[in-house]
Amino acid sequence: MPRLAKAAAERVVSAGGDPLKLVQDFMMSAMAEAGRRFESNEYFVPELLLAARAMKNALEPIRPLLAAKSTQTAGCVVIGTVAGDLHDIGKNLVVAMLEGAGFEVLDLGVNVPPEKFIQTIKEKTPNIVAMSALLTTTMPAMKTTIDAMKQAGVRDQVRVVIGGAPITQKYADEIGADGYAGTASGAVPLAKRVMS
Ligand code: B1M
Repeated sequence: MPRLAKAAAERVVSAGGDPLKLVQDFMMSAMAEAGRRFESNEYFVPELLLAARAMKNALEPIRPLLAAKSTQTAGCVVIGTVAGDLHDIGKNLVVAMLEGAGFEVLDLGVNVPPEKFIQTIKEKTPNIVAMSALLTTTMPAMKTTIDAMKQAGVRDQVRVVIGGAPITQKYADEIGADGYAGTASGAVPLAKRVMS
């Protein structure tokens, strides 16, 4: 299935299809359908893992096309899914959208501990740190990370933005983040806003 998904994406883009439309109108609804089936016990973890791999593979031919649209760097974003959390489909979409909007994106992957964010801020001096969380149990790692950044004296060097299914603007305000986006495409205007 993952290889078929990549081949299908390649076919669409080589036929001149709009890569953004492909992601937003088709791939995201396919993933939502996988989520619905999981919730109604038609799918189990192995099927979800396959769906996740299919999304990742299908994004491969699309990402360079999204990025090619922009000509200059809009800023540098360090992104990761927080400690304890292995969900990366939404985060990978955020990466693709930000790259498409001209941001340089350093993707730290999943299960990223606060120390890794801090080390990367020190080494790469990004403009923005973006964090993703999909579990209610890992949301607090966002606050832990922001607190650790304050402790390390690097919080004021970056803007911090957060997102993920259980995250809200209220939560962002509570933990002292600079902004929240509910969708991957919403992450782009958010990143531009906090940069300005
Ligand atoms: Co898990 N999982 N999962 N899962 N999983 C959820 C999140 C869950 C809601 C399913 C359920 O039970 N109904 C539930 C969480 C419940 C809760 O916290 N209250 C859950 C659970 C419980 C678990 C496990 C604990 C299950 C278990 O092992 N018993 C386990 C935890 C593992 C861990 O992380 N430590 C687990 C594991 C997995 C898989 C590994 C099998 C797989 C992830 C594979 C992968 O990511 N590589 C998986 C999946 C696929 C899901 C569901 C089905 C789909 C998530 C997804 O990718 N959605 C999910 C149920 C659901 O959502 N229906 C579920 C599609 C994606 C495009 O949306 O990630 O929300 P999303 O991203 C959006 C926005 O949120 C936003 O942009 C994206 C696009 O618009 N966004 C940001 C995301 N990050 C952003 C950052 C930003 C801005 C916007 O920064 C600025």
